[in-house]
Parts: sequence; structure tokens; C-alpha cells
Amino acid sequence: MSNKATICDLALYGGSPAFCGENRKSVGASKALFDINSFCGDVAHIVVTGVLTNGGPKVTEFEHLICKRLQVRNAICVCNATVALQVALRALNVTGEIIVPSFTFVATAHAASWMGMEVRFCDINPETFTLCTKSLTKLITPKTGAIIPVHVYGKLCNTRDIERIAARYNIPVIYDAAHAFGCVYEDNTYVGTKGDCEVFSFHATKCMSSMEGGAITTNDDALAIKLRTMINFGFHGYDCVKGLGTNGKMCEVNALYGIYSLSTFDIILDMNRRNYISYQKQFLKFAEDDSDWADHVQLLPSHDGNNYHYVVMRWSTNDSRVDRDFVVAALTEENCMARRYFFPGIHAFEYYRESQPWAELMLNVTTKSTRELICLPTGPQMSDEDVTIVCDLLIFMWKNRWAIHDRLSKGKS
Ligand code: T4K
Repeated sequence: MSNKATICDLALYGGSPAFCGENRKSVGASKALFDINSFCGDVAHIVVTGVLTNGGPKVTEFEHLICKRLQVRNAICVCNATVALQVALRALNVTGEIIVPSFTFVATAHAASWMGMEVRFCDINPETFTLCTKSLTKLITPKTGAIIPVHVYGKLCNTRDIERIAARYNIPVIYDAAHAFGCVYEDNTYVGTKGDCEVFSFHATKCMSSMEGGAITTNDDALAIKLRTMINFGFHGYDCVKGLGTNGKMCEVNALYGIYSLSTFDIILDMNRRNYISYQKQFLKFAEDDSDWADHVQLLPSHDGNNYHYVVMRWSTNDSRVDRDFVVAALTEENCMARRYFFPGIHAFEYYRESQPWAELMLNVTTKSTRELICLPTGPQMSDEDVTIVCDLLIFMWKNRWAIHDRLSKGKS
């Protein structure tokens, strides 16, 4: 239960936080469930053998395990997903304009810009928050070099329509699957198997982690060979460089962490699913008593093939000053580090706004979503009781929104 009776009990107004500092809850908190002593022993072995990187046995093992898990022909481990996107663009000989959603982490667009390409921002579907195919069609020009749709929050893109459109114009598709490891498409195939390739992030904040890292997966064997060469400076064996390359390699310790992480991935998936259901029950229960809440505050629906790594809610009250940003700030003071993923849309960041000031006008769903959505903590750090505390805080703020509104209007902080 939350510890609030009046609004003065909110940590923002001097009350004691719902979670103590050492027990702070974050979106994307890393928590290893595997045997840490065993992991450390294996790290020591890597150090003793001196085989630290350049495609060692742990990277090879990790790649095999990813292929097996995702039922895909090739997995190429990389140092992170941002570099993976860059290498994929280069391997597919992409130039010109790249279509990306604006509603994603900045890395999706930056990867293309870093490669000297022109980014074109596409709006999203209001149900799935993934690329809107109508908006996509309007953005295609003779200069379009590639499409990078994003499976944001593990919600899956409309791959059938995207790939139909891409095929019509002969444009490669690279899925940014940073959020979607373990997710399953409607046709029962795993994310990792569609488009020209798919790119995963194994950053510390992800449910499948190698601390830093990522992977490119593809069923195209020729593309896989090219990618593998490119992440190793373009080397084809000793002393032979046939093409341009970079250093995108994953090192052995990262791969080892990935192997351990994969061994407990299903447990984390279950915990995430359990947390999601618990959030959902509590949201729906309160909605039965308060139809206003039901209209303005909702947990985004999930789907069976999701990895439930992101629990996302909409807070859309526009008549009181207790808006989404207030709620995030108040939760943060309670040591519940809810996040505004993603705010603002990438098009609104200074770097892009200056070159494409008109983008805002075409991105209505994106703009609305960046103002309303909140990511809530989940993962192994959250017990059922913790989920209840977060829900109680949200319900408390909702019930007391007019009292808080008055206090804000009177200018009290
Ligand atoms: N495409 C998409 C759609 C992405 O979301 C991302 C990355 C990428 C591409 C690029 O992938 P990588 O190149 O990174 O492989 C975080 C992550 O840094 C970023 O990887 C991730 N997406 C993004 C959604 O979130 P921040 O700046 O919001 O993270 P930060 O440092 O605020 O951490 C969030 C919370 O996670 C912290 O409150 C505590 C917890 N945490 C964080 C770190 C770094 C841990 O528990 N352990 C840790 O080591 O970007």
C-alpha cells in the first residue's frame, strides 16, 4: 500500500518517498538472476587464456545460441545496436534518404545521420506506436535508400505491409528490434527473421543483456558474410582487406554475460509478464469505480508475443495541471524512476528540428504520444507489492488531481 493520506504526503511536497533510495525502482534496471560466482569464474578463465576478443569462442557460442533461440540462419554479435544499424546500412549499400519513425530512441535516426544519410521522419500508428504505413508511403521518393521500422516496446511492426511497400520500390528494410528480443510475430516466427535484417540491442537496460552489445540477425547468408567482414575492419583473413570496415566486434566477456543472460531469459520474461498482468488488473479494477480514469488513464494493451519488457501507460488528462510530466516528476521523487520514453520525438531534438522544421506538422500521433506516455518499472526488481505501490501512487494522484492542481495554481512548489 502507498503511504499517502493527503497531498502533503507526496515526496514532492516533503513526505517520505514510497520507495527508499536503496530500493529505487527504474525502467530497465539490470538484475542478474544467474549464478554470479560461476560467471566470475568464467570471466577469470577468459582472462587467464588471454583470448579476449576478435571472434573468440564465447562470441561464437553466443551467436549459435541466438540462432537456435530465434530460429534464424545467422546472428552476428556486435558492440552495440547503434553501430549495428550503421554497419547494416553500409552492407546493404544504402545511400540517400532513410525513413525512420520519430517515436523511438535517438540512436535509430542518429545511426543513419552518422552515415551521412538524410533522415525522413514517419508518423506512427496510434494503436501500435510503430511505423504508420500510410505515412510511410507518402515519404517514399526516388532518393529513398532504406526503411528502418522500430518494434517499439516490443510491439511489432506491420511487417507484411511494410515489406510489400518496400518490395514495390525495391527498398531494403532493416528492423530496429532493440526492444524486441524474444518477441514472436503473428505467424509464429521470432523477431529476428524478417526484413533484410533485424538489429537487437543487448544494452544493460534490456531484458536480454550483454552489458553493452547487440546482434544483427538475417536469413541472407551473403549479407551475413558481408556484415561479419565489415565489423572486423573489412578483413578477409590475415593481411587481406577487400572493402571498407569498422570495429563493431563484441568482446568475449560481453558474449559470456550474454550467454548467462540468455540462460535466465525465460524467467525474466515470466516475471515481466506477471508484472504486466498485475499492473493491468489494478488499472482495470480502479477503472470499474471511476469512468474518468478509464477514459484518461490506460495501460497500453499488450499482445501474446510480447516480451513485456516495457510497461507503458497513457496519462492524458488535459483539464488539470496534473499532467503526464507532473506525474513523472512526482513518481521520481517517490524513487519510482518512471520514464518519458520517448520524449520529445527525435524530430524535435535541436539537431533535427533545424533541418526539418516542418516535420512537426506531419507527426500528429507521434507528438501526442510523446506528451502522454509513461514507462513504468518492471523486471525482476519489482514484486507484486511494488507494482501495487506504483498503482496506488498513480491512483492517489488521480483522485487528488484537483487538490494538487489548486496547489500548483497558487504557485506553491
Ligand atoms: N534503438 C532503440 C529503439 C533503442 O531503444 C536503443 C537503445 C538503440 C536503438 C541503441 O541501442 P544501443 O546502441 O544502446 O545498444 C537507455 C539505454 O542507454 C539505451 O540503450 C536504450 N535504447 C534506451 C531506451 O534506454 P537512457 O539514457 O535512458 O538510460 P539510463 O542510463 O538513464 O538508464 C535507465 C535506467 O536503467 C536507469 O535508471 C537504471 C538502469 N540501469 C542503467 C544502466 C546504464 C541499470 O540498471 N544498469 C546500467 O548499467 O538510455
